[in-house]
Amino acid sequence: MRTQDPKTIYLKDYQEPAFWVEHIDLTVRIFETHTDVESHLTLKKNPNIASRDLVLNGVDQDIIELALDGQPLTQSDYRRDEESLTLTCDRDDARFSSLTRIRPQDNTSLEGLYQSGSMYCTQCEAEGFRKITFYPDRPDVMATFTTRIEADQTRFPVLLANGNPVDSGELDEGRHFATWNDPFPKPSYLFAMVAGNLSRKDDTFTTRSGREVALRIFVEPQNAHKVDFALESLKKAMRWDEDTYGREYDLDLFMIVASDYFNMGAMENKGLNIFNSAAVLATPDTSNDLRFERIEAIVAHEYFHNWSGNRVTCRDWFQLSLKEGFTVFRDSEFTADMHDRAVKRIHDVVDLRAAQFPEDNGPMAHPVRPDSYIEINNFYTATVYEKGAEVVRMIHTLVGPELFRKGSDLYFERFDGQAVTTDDFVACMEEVSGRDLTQFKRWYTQAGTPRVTVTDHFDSDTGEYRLTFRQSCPPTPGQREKDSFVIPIKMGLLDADGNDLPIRTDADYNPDTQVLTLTDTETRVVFSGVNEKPIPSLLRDFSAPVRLQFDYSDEQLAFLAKNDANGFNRWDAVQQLYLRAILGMSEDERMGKNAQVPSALLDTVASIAGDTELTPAIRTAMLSLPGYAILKDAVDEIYMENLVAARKAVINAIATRYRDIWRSLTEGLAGRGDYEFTAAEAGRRSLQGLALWYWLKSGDQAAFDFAADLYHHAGNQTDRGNALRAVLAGEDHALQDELLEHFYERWQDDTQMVEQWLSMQSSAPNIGAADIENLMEHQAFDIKNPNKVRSVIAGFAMNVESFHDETGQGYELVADMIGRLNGINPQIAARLVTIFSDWKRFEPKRRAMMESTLKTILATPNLSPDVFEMTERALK
Ligand code: 0A1
Ligand code: ZN
Repeated sequence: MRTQDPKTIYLKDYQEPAFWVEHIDLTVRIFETHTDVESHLTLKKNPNIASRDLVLNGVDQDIIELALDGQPLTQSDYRRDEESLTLTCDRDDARFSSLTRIRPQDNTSLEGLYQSGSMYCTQCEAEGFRKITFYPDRPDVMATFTTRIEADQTRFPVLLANGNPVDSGELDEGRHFATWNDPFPKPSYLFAMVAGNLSRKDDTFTTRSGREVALRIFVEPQNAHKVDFALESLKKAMRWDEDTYGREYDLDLFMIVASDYFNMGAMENKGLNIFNSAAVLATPDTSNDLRFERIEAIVAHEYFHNWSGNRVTCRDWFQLSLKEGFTVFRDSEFTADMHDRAVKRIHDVVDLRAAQFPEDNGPMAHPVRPDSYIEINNFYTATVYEKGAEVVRMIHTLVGPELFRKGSDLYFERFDGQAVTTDDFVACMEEVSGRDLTQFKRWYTQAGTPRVTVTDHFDSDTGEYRLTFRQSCPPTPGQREKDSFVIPIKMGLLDADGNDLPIRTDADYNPDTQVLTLTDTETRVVFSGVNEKPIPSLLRDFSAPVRLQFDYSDEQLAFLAKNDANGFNRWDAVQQLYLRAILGMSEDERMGKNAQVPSALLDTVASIAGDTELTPAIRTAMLSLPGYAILKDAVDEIYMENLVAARKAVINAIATRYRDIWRSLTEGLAGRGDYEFTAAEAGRRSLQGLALWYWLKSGDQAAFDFAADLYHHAGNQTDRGNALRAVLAGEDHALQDELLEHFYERWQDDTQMVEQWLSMQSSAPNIGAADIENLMEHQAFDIKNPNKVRSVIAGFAMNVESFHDETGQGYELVADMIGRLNGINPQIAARLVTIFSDWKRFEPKRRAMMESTLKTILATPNLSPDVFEMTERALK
């Protein structure tokens, strides 16, 4: 592991490699104590580059033999450092061969080839292939792959790699082999192989051109009953990509493998997606509705990458959002089409505000297309993914759906088989639409969340209503000044009855889409023919990732919440009411004033709860308070105690005042018949879960009885989890331990259930650092398993009341964990550092404790570049 000043990589330094790889022939021989990798690269000189340096990345490998065109190489023939090997190659067409030894069973980083439970699998994005063999491990090098795997037949009966199976057979000493060929040139980050004792479920999909594709999901035998939902999701995604983007699958075989040890959600390796078990395995009895929706979305996301990422890939890692932003946009539209569009938009915006806005508002802020990095794994962020998707969504909004489709067709056609940039993507959209997106591209290069402040003026004599929009963007690391953004504002004007007025204006407003486009720092928009002062409904459907501010009264917000034609904005109006109330009360608390829950808020809650014209799913969203991530992000200085007290007071007021409503909703929303994962049914369950949660918060013993009954008789994990979570959120009660013990007894052999058991505890109120330490001593915990670490530690860190405990014990605990994980799994350790990144925004006491915690982390011996980069950035 490196310690001193890890190297910074800059976008401006990008250069093509001196040699391309046309084909790689790989043989992986798995043995008990080690694995030998033999590789032959067919190289071709890149005529654009004068240098004759062949640079091959390689880490954690023992070299047994190297050869160039069959001539063995000795140490004097090449230069080697910890990361790479460089040699001079005089010929334009050459063959580089290597035989190296690796130890997957000791690889806890979960990058490269590693052991996951009883199987071996790979994770190569971003730079894991260099842990398998020497190779120009960069995404612009695209080669065809042939992979032969040899292993013990009993331990590893299933041997998989990308592409199509071309050969297999037996070898001596109980071993066997399988050879796979992937005819589509791809970067090394999309390489994958798997060896294991796996059970398999088959299906088929007929593409719209009539080709039959074999679909296979491989899992460890105990999970064989958990794959049906993912298979169905896959087929829906394949059909949707044909219908919506005209994209067909290309190979004859598509495989998914589930792995218990995985750093992220899943990986789009060509023809062989590897999934975190938690992101693919599901049954109604073990997965709740949210999990079902997440699995459907991730299966789709990885599948969609086959075009947006694999057939057309990234030139370099600065372009990561080219594939991720676009693919998140695609999967989000898929979910919207499969379920409820407004609800999906609300969920996405909650996530964006809870994760990406704070990221953009602190030391980790970076552009969607970053300019530099030390460790690329640290840039798989909410900004690159979620804000990147918002940027693609804005292009969709600006050019409209038809031209967007034309642009994506052009993009896929023109760049098929190439590694390209976000500029190339935008250029296609410009070409088909005739629209100049030069200024728009600032969304890719400037970090920070723009603020849009809006004021209005009504002149009853002239019948003119005027809105003035002012945009600004706060400084972010390395970027003091920002140029103005192109901001699409979808909007309407409401009359006194709550109807949309017809809009007449000379401004850049598109009546078909209701979109007003801002380009300047200040824009005045005059609406004519207005007889009464309207209420503006702004940023409908969250048409741009900005913080919009308009000085509404509580009554106006309540009016919008009731009447806005736009479902998203109805929800957002209520959220503003909640936010305002909580922040106001928190401030009152801090000043020692008596904090009151505003009556406009309480009235609105009652009217939403009883509004049966709203779907249960929308009602759930409208009755859910903003979480602490959003509250913290909304204040200048964070006083945790006051925020907690204020949020609790609002919850208690809602819970106790409307106890009867919550009771009757809970009882009235009871399920009938078998579990079905549909938008309507999931909505019903979510509203029942929330009503029960409020009912329990009111302290009614009848609610505890109802919850215990629901828990014990639930035929699905959504109801069971809702019951348990509600009980855990209630006052201290004997039922809490009783149900937790029952849950573990019943489900201890089911990994996904144990993960939920851990997270429900780590996120329960009143859990302290000492309880978390106990949980980490439990046999169910495994520090080498990222899902377990996330369940316990990430769950705890989100549990702000406990994590920010005034003793600082929560900070110490997480810092200690980062120290331990640094040597085991640097990627996961580095992610945990982000928990501290808003330290400067806290009041002096916590600020000091968090700062000193970060300094302690930075002083860890043998700090990995991953943790080093994140800690150093956090401290800036
Ligand atoms: N490309 C995957 C996510 C992914 C990224 C990095 C990984 O290891 C460092 C693993 C997976 C996706 O977007 O789904
Ligand atoms: Zn992705």
